Amino acid sequence: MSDPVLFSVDKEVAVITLNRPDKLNAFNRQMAMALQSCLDDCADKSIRCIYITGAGKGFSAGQDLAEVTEPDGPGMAKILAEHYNPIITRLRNLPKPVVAAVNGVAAGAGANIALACDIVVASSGASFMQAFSKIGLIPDSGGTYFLPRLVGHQKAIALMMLGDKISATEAERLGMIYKVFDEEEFAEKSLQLAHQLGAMATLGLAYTKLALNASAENTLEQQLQLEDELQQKAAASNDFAEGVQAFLEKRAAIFKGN
Ligand code: T3D
Repeated sequence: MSDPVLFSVDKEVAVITLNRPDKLNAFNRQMAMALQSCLDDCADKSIRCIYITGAGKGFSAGQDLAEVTEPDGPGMAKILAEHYNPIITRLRNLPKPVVAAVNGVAAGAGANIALACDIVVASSGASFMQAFSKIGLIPDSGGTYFLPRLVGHQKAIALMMLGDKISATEAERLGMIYKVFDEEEFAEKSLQLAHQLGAMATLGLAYTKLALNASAENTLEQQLQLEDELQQKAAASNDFAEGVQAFLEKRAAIFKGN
């Protein structure tokens, strides 16, 4: 049996590929645990950006529905607590950018795992579906947190109640995702974006992520205070010194991520 998640390192970028293509990369327990383990490996300092995509024609169809009915399966009680929630918290807490490269359909938990990533790009042939309502469930994997913040309450509740499948272009128009690339150049362009992020000032990007994650809950006063603290840390980094030096010398900066 092939690995449910493939992991490789391409220079400073960790490439994570969800790999159950016959099931549109639907998540079973083995795949959820493997993804958690790969994300843990991304703590390594040499990794400065994480790129997550799917093998075959889908990104992920969410929970493997066959597993839910298996008598020896993990059972509903464990699925969120042990599979999805630890994935979402890892994605949000990793102090480096995470790119979701949505190559095809992203449904259910598959859609919401993508939305939990920092930058979501999609192939022109991809689609997004809050499939939960179609089977009598509620949206999970952080969907009820992220989607209304991205597209507003009205669009979020309609998408979640109706379970409509929307195109990548529509998702971009709604502000759900950052950008759509044509199918033919998707793999190259999306990976290029990850390499661009991986060559940037990693600490600065990590503090940017931290500040934006906190802004959903903070008051303006708290946010100003947080920006002050984080900016002082960013200003103490070698990459800031290099950024300023490079600007003054009219050359491209060479950031090392520290
Ligand atoms: O405890 C809990 O379960 C809580 C956790 C919930 C998290 C969730 O994610 S709940 C939502 C689960 N996902 C879904 O309900 C989506 C189900 N899939 C679909 O609606 C459709 O497959 C898609 C719209 C995503 C794609 O449609 P299409 O026509 O492109 O592909 P297809 O023919 O339906 O699927 C291709 C194969 O993948 C097919 O297998 P086969 O017949 O060729 O052997 C299909 O059965 C399989 N597949 C697709 N999605 C799943 C799946 N197998 C298991 N689980 C799936 N989710």
